[in-house]
Amino acid sequence: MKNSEIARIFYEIADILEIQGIQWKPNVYRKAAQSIENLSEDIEDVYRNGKLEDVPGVGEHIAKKIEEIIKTGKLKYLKKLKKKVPIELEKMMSIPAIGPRTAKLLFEKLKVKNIKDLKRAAKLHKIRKLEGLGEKTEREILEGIKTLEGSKGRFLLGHVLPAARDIEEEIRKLPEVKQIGLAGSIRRMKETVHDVDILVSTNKPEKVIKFFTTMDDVKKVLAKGSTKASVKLSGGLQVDIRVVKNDAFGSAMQYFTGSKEHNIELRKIAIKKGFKLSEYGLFKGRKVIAGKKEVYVYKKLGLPFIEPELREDKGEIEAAASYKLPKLVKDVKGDLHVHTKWSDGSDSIEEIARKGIEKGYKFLGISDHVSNVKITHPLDGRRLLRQMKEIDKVNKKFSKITLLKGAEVDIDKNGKLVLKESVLKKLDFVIASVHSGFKSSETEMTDRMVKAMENPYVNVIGHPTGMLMQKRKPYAVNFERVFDAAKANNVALEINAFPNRLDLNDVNARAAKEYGVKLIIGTDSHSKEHLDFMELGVGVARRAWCSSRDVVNCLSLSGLRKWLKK
Ligand code: DGT
Ligand code: CA
Ligand code: ZN
Repeated sequence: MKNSEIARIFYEIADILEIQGIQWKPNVYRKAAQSIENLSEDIEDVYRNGKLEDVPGVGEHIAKKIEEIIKTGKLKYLKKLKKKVPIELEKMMSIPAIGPRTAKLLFEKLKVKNIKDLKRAAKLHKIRKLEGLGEKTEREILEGIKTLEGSKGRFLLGHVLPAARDIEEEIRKLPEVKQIGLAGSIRRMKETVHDVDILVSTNKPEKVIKFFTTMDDVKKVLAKGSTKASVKLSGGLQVDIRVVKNDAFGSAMQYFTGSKEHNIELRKIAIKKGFKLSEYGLFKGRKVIAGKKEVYVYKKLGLPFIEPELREDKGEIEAAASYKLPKLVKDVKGDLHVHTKWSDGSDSIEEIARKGIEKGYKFLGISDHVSNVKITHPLDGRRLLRQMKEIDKVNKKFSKITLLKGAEVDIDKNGKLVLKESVLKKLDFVIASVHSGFKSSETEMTDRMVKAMENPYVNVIGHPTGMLMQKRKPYAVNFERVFDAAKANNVALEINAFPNRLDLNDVNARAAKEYGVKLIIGTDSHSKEHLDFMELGVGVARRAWCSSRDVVNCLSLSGLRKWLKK
């Protein structure tokens, strides 16, 4: 049982209790869910060590429930609650316009239990007639359903990648396996993936296929042949495996990495040269001229190697043919978007610093929330000054890493920062973010952001479009005006690397880069483990054709300090 699964159960309990109009209890469960979700240790280990009640928000009652879940995989209490409130809450509430209160109203008045009921009610214009909802909500609900349907069957890269790597490593251990690698959209670091593609070379395909189809986590075998198989994992993710001869591993890797569009263009080049390209190799007549290694396939086609992240048929083949491919960013020297216990994060400044050192970072910027909305337990000027002292203290402890003093400050509806200048000027850097009023018109939203960028203390605009994948659409902004202002005021736009954000996305980040705007990759970490999301943001930057010189946190510490001074 994973931490996230237990957290989900408690979130669901909280929502159902809230629907029942029960006071304070929902918050108890929500708090527990949050701290379990952010916990760095495995909850099962914590349980085995008898330390459940040391987890913040977990008391005797909740500890008992955790024990029941770990032991039985289920929770009777939730089952009982669900009988009373038979609504598919999690799905319903993944639509932004629907919270517990609206779900309750829809259930009581219209018997809406699930998305299907919801869609019907909205289409029949029944929702607009309910008190407090109206036409606008009805439209938002329909839009939400559309977004949900559009993302059906796709998983977030950040959620899939660890599981895919685990499987890869398990299979790699088989003595029969010669080479193995992840292919498909996951290798291209696409933000969402439909299924995981694994490629293996071996002389004993049946052994590999057998192992693959009988792994612990397999819930269903969808297809099983002599050289390929397809399974569904218990979490719903589909994984495909293809087994090839070692001599064709390179060409198969090329083929199964895709994208399909990239491959089609590549095949055209092959045909022009009188060759034939397939997963079995690059052929001249019946002779294989490339197959062992992917790079040879490109070479024989007259091209340098093209990084997987670029293989989307978005100009990479032309650029490769004229040797104009960018040297893609590989890694960063630090992270400036990190929350700690001081606001809504779960680890201390010192714990974050240690993890940063482990990652080989030269710097880490602490950027807790400053906001007028209390949900994130934001800092005010006074607490921020205290935090600065704490950062000084921690900095004295470590020589390998330097902590910078920052904040993620809300942009109010007029484009002003909610922190006064006397404090702003004491910070090493400032991230300005929109966290409210998402429905402003394009002009209003753009004005807000431009005004924020004109504030001389602002260095970064956080998650610039506010999009939440599979949940909330980006807010309307005029990118040209935003890019102009970013350039004019030397402000970087963030590539937020949190798995459900990836904002800017690849397309917008590439547009920004081409406009000459600087980017910065920030994880938006709320625990030390989240620092590992950096690779997802780097993936977006690479898909956006960025080199290290486009990315501010590729600078050395002194380079960064210089850049921050403007
Ligand atoms: P996904 O799974 O939707 O996230 O995206 P992909 O790119 O992983 O697509 P998938 O799993 O259907 O196929 C994996 C790769 O196999 C794909 O990127 C290219 C190759 N491939 C699959 N079908 C075709 C095809 O009909 N033509 C060509 N040229 N390549 C294909
Ligand atoms: Ca795939
Ligand atoms: Zn934020």
